[in-house]
Amino acid sequence: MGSGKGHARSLSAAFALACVAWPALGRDAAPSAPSIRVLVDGRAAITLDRAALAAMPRTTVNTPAIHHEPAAQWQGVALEELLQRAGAPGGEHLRGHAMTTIVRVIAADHYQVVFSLGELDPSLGHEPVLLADTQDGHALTTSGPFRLIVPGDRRPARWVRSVTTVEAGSDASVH
Ligand SMILES: Nc1nc2c(c(=O)[nH]1)N[C@H]1C(S)=C(S)[C@@H](COP(=O)(O)O)O[C@H]1N2
Ligand SMILES: [Mo]
Repeated sequence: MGSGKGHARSLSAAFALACVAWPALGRDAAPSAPSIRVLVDGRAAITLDRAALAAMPRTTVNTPAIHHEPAAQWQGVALEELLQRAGAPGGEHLRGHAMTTIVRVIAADHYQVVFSLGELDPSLGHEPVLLADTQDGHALTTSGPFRLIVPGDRRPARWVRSVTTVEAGSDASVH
């Protein structure tokens, strides 16, 4: 093994270090764009950025003024759609132990809320819940790029700002 290979190795180690210190350098290797992670117990986690969300089936929701929130139009992807993409059981497959599945939505400030998978499933509760990335036609930015909108709730306490992670699993596996 010549010194050329060793040199290449230390160069790539230096690049990796630089990427950690300065994420813009590593843009191709590790996207630093805002993204959310969706993890269904027993399945591979998926990570979706704005572009990935834009390519999914989109939903529009109009909400009236509520609490401190003005009336608004929100666009994004249904939480149910994200869960299906990540491998959650739905429809006729949602039965038995899967009926204990809890969906936990986690924010950058560690605020968390939960839903049951049955509450969201179109063949059961069919509760409309949207992961919004635009408000009144503008990309969400000031309070985080992704916000949960739950039009059926009478207080916006589950309208989680700055969503980073969605996890689904049975009560024993989600924490
Ligand atoms: N990330 C995050 N989202 C959150 C909260 C929070 O503390 N952190 N509070 C919730 C509660 S209790 C309410 S009532 C609404 C308040 O939103 P507003 O301050 O924009 O009216 O945001 C919800 N979303
Ligand atoms: Mo609240």
